[in-house]
Amino acid sequence: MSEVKMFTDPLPNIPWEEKPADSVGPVWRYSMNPIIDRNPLKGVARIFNSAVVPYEGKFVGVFRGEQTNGVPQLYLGYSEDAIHWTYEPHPIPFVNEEGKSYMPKSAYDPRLIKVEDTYYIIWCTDFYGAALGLAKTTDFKHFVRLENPFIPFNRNGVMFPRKVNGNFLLLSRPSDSGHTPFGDVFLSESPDLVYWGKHRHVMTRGYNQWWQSLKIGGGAAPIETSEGWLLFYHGVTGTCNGYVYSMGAAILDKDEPSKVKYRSSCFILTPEKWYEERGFVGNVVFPCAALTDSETGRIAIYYGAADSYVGLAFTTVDEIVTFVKENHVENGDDAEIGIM
Ligand code: BMA
Repeated sequence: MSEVKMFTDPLPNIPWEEKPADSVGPVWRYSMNPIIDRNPLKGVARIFNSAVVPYEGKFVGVFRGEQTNGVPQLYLGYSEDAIHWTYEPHPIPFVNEEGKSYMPKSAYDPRLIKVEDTYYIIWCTDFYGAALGLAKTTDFKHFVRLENPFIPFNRNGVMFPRKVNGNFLLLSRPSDSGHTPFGDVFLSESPDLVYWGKHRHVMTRGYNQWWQSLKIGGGAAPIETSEGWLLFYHGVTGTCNGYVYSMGAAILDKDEPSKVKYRSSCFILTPEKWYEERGFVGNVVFPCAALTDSETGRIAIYYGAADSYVGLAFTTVDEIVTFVKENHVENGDDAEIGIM
């Protein structure tokens, strides 16, 4: 039993490996990484930056599939163990609320979040520029695409797994039309998933911490714990040889999640393995999902590696919360409610 409680369901079949003795840091990689290799299905060269949820005793994933024509689309996959996957051969067939086909021109970096009885997919879409796309399903057979939440330019939309103060919550990273040489994380609320407002600043890129000094973006859906909302996110730095994407962690206030309670000044995972350092875009670890087992405190994190593979990493809620608290430093106005 963990000391820090996760207010999530038990997941006895969560993928898991114990921490190896030589592990540094609070997060350790699965020894058989990457779990998804290149050319995973016909017409798809690479799968990475993808999301997974438990479903009917097994697992379902929404995968970023980089097609051989260079256009990313979202693919559905199924697994018994959340490690080995089989995929639908074609991109997810989205329809609008009238039932007519409503396919994104391109779709990438999906997050998959269950709120009440509905699963929401939120991804980066092409809406006259990079913006957030949103769809829902209850059965993973019918996928209804909703209104795009925001105007361009925006990426890294991450919904909370329950309403807070009666509203849906969405983290996002507003940006410019380029590859975002800036970027903080904001929070928006909606009563109906159509109208979004009450925008608040959540976290600033860490200007005192070089690994996340350029831009940051939400990763996995926040995990509700007795310490607040545990958020895994990515932080980016610019080197003379290009961007480097690392993984960070923060804990947001339970009732006012635009306030950061604790945020680790150190990364929790950074590109070190061949599949993270080398690929279509090298030096990228990009978390998009996490599975949790409330009984044991185990957490399994799914991350894209080098825009080429999917990696799996593990921690426990006690270990990561302790690490975040021990390495917390005040960061700009993170602790404030975030409106001016
Ligand atoms: C970001 C996103 C991610 C990608 C990363 C590194 O802007 O487009 O999909 O993993 O760049 O290339």
